Amino acid sequence: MKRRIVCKAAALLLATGFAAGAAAQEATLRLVSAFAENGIYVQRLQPWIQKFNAEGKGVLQINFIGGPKAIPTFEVGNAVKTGVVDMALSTGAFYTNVMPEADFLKLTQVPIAEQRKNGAFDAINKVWNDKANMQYLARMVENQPFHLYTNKKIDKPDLTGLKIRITPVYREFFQALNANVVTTAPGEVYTALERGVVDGYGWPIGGIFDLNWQEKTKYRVDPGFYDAEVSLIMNLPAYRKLSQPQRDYLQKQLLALEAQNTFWAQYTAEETARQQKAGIQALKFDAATAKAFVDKAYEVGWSNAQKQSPEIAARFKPLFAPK
Ligand code: 173
Repeated sequence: MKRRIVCKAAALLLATGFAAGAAAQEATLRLVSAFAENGIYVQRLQPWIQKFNAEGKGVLQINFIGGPKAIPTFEVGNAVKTGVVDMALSTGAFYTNVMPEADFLKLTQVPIAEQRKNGAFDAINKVWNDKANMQYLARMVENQPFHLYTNKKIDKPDLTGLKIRITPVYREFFQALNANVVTTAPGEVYTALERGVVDGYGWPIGGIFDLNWQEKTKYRVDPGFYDAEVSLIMNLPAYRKLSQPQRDYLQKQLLALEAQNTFWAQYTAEETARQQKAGIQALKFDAATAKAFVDKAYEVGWSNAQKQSPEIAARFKPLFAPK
């Protein structure tokens, strides 16, 4: 009788000990977004987080803290670098204050799947590890060229007299076209347009309806240029602290996220049609001018990269170039 009680107690202890051990193995990562919560990028991330948490019970969880109201857009990079948060959805242009190389990712002309194979992804991670204390986890946006949207008609690639809202993505290119530029977070674009502080703005082909910019937009200049990079990044010590099963689980889900990037080509078509319906007129150059416009964007982009970080630009350039 006595012995049985002891056994039961031992079993109970073992069971609770095991449960405590299992609980200790589950980690929760705090994630913020540099983009608005109601925008397309976070909209697409939310179901992924839900699935991540449903399948990751006992292993790894993600706690979505919020968008720019939680941490302002241009401060997200430093929050990841210093470990204030574990993970973020951002674009490199928003954390050039951490390192100028962050913005080089707009210059990739090969899909992320190929970047993982040709060494680009590893080359990126070496820089992100060494210079930003970050792990570059996954790119969730591809095939989203940037465009210039304006309220003044132009018939050639000359922005003299125009004041354009930018981020580092567009700065050197628009300046090379003689624009006056003003940097703002996406959250300030609507007001800047409304008050006439700017005549236009840079943004990818998709997403202008998310913050109602179509109300204040007359023209879109075609063609687009570069490729919008929106990625998950992670504090490096937090990444290194993960157990092997946690890291494997994270990797599986990151690859699943990237596998959904076929969405973006279709989204481009939908958003282009939606803009037309909303009365936004496409301003198109002739074929030769259009080609020169895009060539110039890349020339200016790479030449600026070489100025800012010659060695890393030289390392990235062949890996980012189309085959
Ligand atoms: O805010 C921006 O225009 C910008 O830099 C950006 C980058 C990637 C996706 C969307 C916007």
